[in-house]
Amino acid sequence: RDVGSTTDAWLKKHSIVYIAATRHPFIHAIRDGSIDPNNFKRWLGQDYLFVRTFVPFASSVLLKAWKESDDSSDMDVLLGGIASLNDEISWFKREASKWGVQLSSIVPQQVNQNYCRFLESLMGLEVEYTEAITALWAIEVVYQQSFAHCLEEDASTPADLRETCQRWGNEEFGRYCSTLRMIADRRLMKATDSELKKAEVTFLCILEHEVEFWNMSRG
Ligand code: HMH
Repeated sequence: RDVGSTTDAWLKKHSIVYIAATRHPFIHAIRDGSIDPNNFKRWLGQDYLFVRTFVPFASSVLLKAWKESDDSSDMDVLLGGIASLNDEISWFKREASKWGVQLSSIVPQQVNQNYCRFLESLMGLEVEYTEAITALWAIEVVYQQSFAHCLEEDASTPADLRETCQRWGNEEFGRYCSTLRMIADRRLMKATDSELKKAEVTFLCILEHEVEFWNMSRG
């Protein structure tokens, strides 16, 4: 662990699944404008439910930072993230009404339930901060990388999907993800071999759940 960061090594080692999660056919379809609006609406409704579980998960990471972190600024970073989730929930409600999606009647699909159950397992008090912050980073960076790809100069993302891509593809969110990654790397550097292994497995599980989530959204 003397050369480069842990997350750097993992991204190289697991590049196939990382690319599967961040360059999924669902994202390509947004980027080239071929997306079926029904698939987008399905994603919107399911992701709203996911975010409703993601909020308590992010709060559990904040709690662990307060208890376990060696750097008090971690808490400020995490609180900022939670504050933007408040906006995100409001955005989902507005966006859903724009697309005629009735959020109150959305039923979570099996894939979504599995992912939410996994998040719930990470909220446990026995899960260490290092593992939890690694998971938080992985969850956020997949969306940041995916949606930033749809905003590149050569992308043909339709105008009515640009705002969605902006939510996760904007530069400020990119900086937030970089900060989460630095915190994770700082903790991973000091972790025991067993903590390191656990965090790597969790990182991979997140990527796999993300791929499944896109698969589900594509119908
Ligand atoms: C499935 N992964 C999923 N939904 C999200 N909103 C994010 C990641 C990023 O917050």
